[in-house]
Amino acid sequence: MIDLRSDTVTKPTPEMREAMANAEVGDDVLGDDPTVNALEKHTAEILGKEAAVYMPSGTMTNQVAIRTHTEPGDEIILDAGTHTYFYESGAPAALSSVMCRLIEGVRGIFTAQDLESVLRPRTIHFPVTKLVCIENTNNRGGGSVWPIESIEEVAETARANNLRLHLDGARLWNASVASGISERDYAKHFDSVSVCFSKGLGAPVGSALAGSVSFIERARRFRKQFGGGMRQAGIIAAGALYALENHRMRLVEDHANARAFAEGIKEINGIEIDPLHVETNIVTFRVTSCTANDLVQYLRGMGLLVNATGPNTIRAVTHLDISPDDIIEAVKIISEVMREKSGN
Ligand code: TLP
Repeated sequence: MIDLRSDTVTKPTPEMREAMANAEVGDDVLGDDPTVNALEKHTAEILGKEAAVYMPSGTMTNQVAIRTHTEPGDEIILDAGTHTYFYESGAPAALSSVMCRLIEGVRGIFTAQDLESVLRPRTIHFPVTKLVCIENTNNRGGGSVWPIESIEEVAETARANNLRLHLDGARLWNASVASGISERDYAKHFDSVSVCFSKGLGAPVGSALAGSVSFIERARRFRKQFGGGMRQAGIIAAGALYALENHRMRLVEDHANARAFAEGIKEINGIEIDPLHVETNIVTFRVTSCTANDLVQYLRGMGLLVNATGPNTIRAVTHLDISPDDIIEAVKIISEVMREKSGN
């Protein structure tokens, strides 16, 4: 099977497993796990933040961030396709009791004007708006990279209106490698930043939330409340630390594989894709001759796994366990299936 469903499917490499097997551990809820502490310190340094806290998932880092920034009844502003709103099981409502005000951006990216257009007067009739969330790279936007100028403008408007900013940087590593802008230069515009180790970087478990010392102190309380306090978590943190130290730069390979895949499928009848939209490791394409679900099932039967993201859209994601040869094979499979479907 060639598995392009997500960059979350990677298995730890032998070197990573060795680092995990040899990890020094302690009780992290008591602050005693040296490997978790090292991972948090290193992550905070890379992001140019005072502190960071390790958690089991990207969903938890995003939701703890929202809870830490808000009080029940507050409002947060985000693009309609952002993971935090779209794919996190209604958690902003369930866990933080906040309202979501949505912006329809372009491939997940919105402007300062878009933000201004949803701002409310501060009167008793309205919820108190507290937070703006940005996702970079943007998953449902097809791995799109936020232009740094757009981030600067949105951040400036947010600050002028006394709003805080959270970055879902699950794939910030990919954004950095694609744009040449450091993670720290992106992160400086945000009060909090969430990053994942278990996507492009290939670690088995975990994400971190970074911010000021006081923000992270408060976030630790909500991590515990949400059930995310872990004990000898150094075992998994060692995999994350290994990934952070060794797998960031290799993301260029995933991006090249994604581009090659897009170029390979663009001429196939029944497929619509703009390869110029492939900026990182996510490839989103449209199917015109059958439903996305149908194609996903046919491809599965031929040994290729991809995900339907809408009635006619499919997502394929490149990662650590995908080689250039896998891409050639994947293109061949799609080409064969589509030829059979169109009967020529
Ligand atoms: N995304 C997953 C699915 O949930 C869609 C994937 O396969 O891409 N932020 C972003 C931008 C994400 O893409 C994801 C996971 C998360 C947060 C949540 O991470 P986890 O799965 O660790 O909770």
